[in-house]
Amino acid sequence: MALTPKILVPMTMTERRYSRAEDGIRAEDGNSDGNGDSGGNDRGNVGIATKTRSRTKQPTPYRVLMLNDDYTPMEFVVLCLQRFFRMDMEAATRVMLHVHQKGVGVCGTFSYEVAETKVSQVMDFAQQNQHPLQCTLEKA
Ligand code: TYC
Repeated sequence: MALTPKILVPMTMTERRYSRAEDGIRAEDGNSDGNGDSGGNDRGNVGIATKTRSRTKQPTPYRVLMLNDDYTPMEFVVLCLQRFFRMDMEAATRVMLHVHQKGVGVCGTFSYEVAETKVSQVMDFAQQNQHPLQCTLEKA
């Protein structure tokens, strides 16, 4: 037998309503008084109530930005947006023209790791094709 101390918490009917899993509270029915002899006088009103709260933190979002330049062909920018940001031809063309006219545009918002990977993919692809296309990220 493990020497784990058992905490006995009397449960009222009201408390028992919180024993649903989606509330994050579990109540184990205690038909024994915890000493293992089942001879207690708690009449099943004693159990162990454990409350767990799940804290799933959302990652800080980062925007990937595309920058305009005078030399990268429009078709190449559209290809990058389709290939690395999964845009269709229409969305990619709209973003490319926005960048062309305004100087900068948002390709998407991601976790830091994903945003960094996408920036590297665009920059590597541009370099391989001898285009000066620049891509960067910023906290969203
Ligand atoms: N300005 C470029 C041209 O006229 C096109 C271009 C668009 C380049 C978007 C970069 O991020 C960019 N060929």
